[in-house]
Amino acid sequence: MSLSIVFDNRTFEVSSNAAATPEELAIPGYEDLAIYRLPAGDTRVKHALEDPEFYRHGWNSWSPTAWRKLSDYPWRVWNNPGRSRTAEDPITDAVDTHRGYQVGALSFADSKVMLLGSLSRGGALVEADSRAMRGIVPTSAGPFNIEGGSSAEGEPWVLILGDELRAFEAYGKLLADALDVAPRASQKIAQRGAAPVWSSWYSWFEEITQEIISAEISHAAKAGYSVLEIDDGWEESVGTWEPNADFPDLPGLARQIREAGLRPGIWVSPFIAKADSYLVRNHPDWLVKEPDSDEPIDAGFNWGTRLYALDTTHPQALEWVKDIFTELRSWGFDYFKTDFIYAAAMPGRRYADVPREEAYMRGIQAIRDAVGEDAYLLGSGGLPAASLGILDGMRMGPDTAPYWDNMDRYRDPSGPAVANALRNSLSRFWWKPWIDTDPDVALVRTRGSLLSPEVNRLTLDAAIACGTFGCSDPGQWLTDTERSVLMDAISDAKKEAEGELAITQTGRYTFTIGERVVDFDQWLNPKGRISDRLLVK
Ligand code: 9PG
Repeated sequence: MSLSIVFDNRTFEVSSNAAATPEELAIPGYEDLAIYRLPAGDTRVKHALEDPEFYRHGWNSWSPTAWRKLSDYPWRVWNNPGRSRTAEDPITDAVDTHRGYQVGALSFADSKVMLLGSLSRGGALVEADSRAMRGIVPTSAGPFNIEGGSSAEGEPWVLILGDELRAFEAYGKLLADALDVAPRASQKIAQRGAAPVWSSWYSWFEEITQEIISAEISHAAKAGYSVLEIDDGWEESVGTWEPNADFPDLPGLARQIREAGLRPGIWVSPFIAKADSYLVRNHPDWLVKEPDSDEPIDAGFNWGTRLYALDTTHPQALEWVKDIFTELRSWGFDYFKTDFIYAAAMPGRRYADVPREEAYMRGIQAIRDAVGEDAYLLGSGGLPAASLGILDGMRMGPDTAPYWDNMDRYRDPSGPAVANALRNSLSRFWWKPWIDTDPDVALVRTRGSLLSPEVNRLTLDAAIACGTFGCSDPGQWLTDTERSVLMDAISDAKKEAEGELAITQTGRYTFTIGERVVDFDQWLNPKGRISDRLLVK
């Protein structure tokens, strides 16, 4: 099929290998946009835009997502194979091509864009060069190859021309409609009311003990948090989901949290495992394998070691996942941070030969089945579209850190840093109506931190604007002033959740929060040099 579109006095030539005809859509409330539904298949839109920016949407939570000039190098993880394996998709990632997953866009004059997005749960790639933007549907779940051609039976595309923020808003709506997903605002309060969350990760990291968590409970309750989440460090090993010796009574701890009026939350990474774990030692048959051998695939690198991926199409593996969550739920936990969940969608050979996003969905659905509808499920390292309607929230960027950026880490936009967390999460703000968008924790503390109060304020505002407020600062680390800043921010976050504090995105990285204008752009894209006092690098 082919189609010629004139928009804003510019011509766009659309062609594809599909036989079906495109259809112009009239969506009530979006009459200012030109919207076309394009049939499934490899699709190409020729343009004559002069060095536009490309919107790269990364594969998982941590995958680099941002706008980038086509004349610049692609936005990706450079020179760090371990991180690429964890924070990138082997299929989406390309050294010399601007390529993203699910949706892409090119910018032109007056904040206008041409957006090409897949109306599917995933698998579609969008790439661009100076002449064309292409939508490609890889034929299969791998192996590590997108050259095989297109899927004629796949899901359709949508092409949207018009104002940038409106185009992304419309794409979110069309995607949710196509997938039959309801807006978050219509969900039960038990699920959508999960934040504000205190998380143990960004203060104690793995060095948590039952006493440390226990000592935090009264601070968290007084500060106004709703959830106290025990992050990584409670488990025997990643892949052995039993409490370690530092947590002699985890059910008792969950009870104590509940009695203080907080929801007990816990971190689990059910789809990855380390070599020393119960999973890898006892059930190598439940791991995702290389396409041509029985070797388990390399599922990334963390904790100084390689990771293995769980085959979530294996019935017994799924039962094991359900048992883990059923037990934690029976101990009183009803907020779960499910982490490194991309592993269920890594290319490789599985028990059932299904598309990798389907394997991922079977995995997260098993968790949902085990914990019930009233438990809150946050995804981290996950795939947003494949999680819609199953998970409640999704981390939208890399980990934050008590510093702005780490200049020693050469070109790694997935590395822990406030700058990376903010850029990614705000570039994915448009997901907010459909899945809670978690920009990672805000910081208020100055103890153990290189951040200035000005940058701390940005992290608080991002959390309030995105609607998922988390913080990891222990109560005892805060000064009186910091504690009152935190409590005011928590109160704003709660107002936002109740619809009493209006958030408006006014530009790519600018917002109003109530009456206040918050301009992240001057930090993410500074016109001049920002003082090192403000941004300790
Ligand atoms: C616990 C942490 C915290 C944190 C998560 C996750 O790309 N990477 O290599 C990568 C490694 C670790 C990581 C994120 C990305 O951190 O995001 O909030 O729960 O695990 O270990």
